[in-house]
Amino acid sequence: MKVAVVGATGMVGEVMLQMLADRNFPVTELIPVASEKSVGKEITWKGKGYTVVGLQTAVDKHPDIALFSAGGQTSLDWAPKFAEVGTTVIDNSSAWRMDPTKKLVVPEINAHELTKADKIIANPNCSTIQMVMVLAPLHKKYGVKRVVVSTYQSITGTGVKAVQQLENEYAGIQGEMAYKYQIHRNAIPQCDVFEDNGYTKEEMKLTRETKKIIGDDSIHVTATAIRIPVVGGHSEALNIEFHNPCNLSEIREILHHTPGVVVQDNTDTYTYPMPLYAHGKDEVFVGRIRQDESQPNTVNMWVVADNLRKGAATNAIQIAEYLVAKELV
Ligand code: 2RA
Repeated sequence: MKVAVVGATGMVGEVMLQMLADRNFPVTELIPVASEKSVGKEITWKGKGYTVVGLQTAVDKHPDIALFSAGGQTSLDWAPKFAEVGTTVIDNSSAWRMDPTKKLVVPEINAHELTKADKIIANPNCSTIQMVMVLAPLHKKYGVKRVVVSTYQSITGTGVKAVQQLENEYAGIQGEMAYKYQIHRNAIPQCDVFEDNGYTKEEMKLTRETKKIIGDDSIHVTATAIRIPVVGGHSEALNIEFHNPCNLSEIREILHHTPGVVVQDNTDTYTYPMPLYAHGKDEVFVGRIRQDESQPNTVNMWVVADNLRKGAATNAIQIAEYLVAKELV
């Protein structure tokens, strides 16, 4: 497979390259792609040197697959150009996610919807991926009616500038700000910009994308997304109301048998998910599973995942693996 990685020098792009190698994806030719300012940079992949190229050069090479993580405008401008030469694009930006003609895919949930005709495939938002990995199997069993989710999001979701801001603040250095406020010793109740309804784009992604991935517009989601000074992954407190009665041991059993989900749930041994331990892993970790004593058919749980891995790069490459396995590329 001739594979282009668009945004190869960014945080997600670098994890994409790592995962292509770690998962032994059948790459016959790698094409690292970045913006003009990074063209000519040398990168090493699987012990071999590669020179970063520009977008048009990459299109002209007619890759089989292009993994994008280069921002929404680049995806809007260039994904169609790759598709026109026969490339299948898997895009990690929000550009195509809610386009009714494009598939929004978490392989464990809805990869079966993919066909050869899908030339631009959207990778969901990181905080959505980890939530639907848990919601989807429970929705099948009990019918999800409403989700109240609070997220505690890693600064790596913002990118290198945010990591640098935290490091500067640790060192007492005043540097470039990724956020409006100090993030060290703080929690900022804003991820992305505000919409007219008072929610942020990040919060509305959890609402909108969940319905599309699970394929049920009746699922209600209300979210509050918070940025915290953590690097290992995103954490989420879920309050899930079902249409039907549920029981905790059955829920644990269902999640235990869900591919890509690991249950870490034992208060006697202080066993529960944390970003410190999810960092660098591909699974979605769930714990603190307990009945909501304030209302029937409702449970609380805590979900943690590495937002750069399953939340972005790994999910995108799992989509590519599915396409190859089903000979859709
Ligand atoms: C964030 N999910 O965490 C968004 C984009 N990666 O900022």
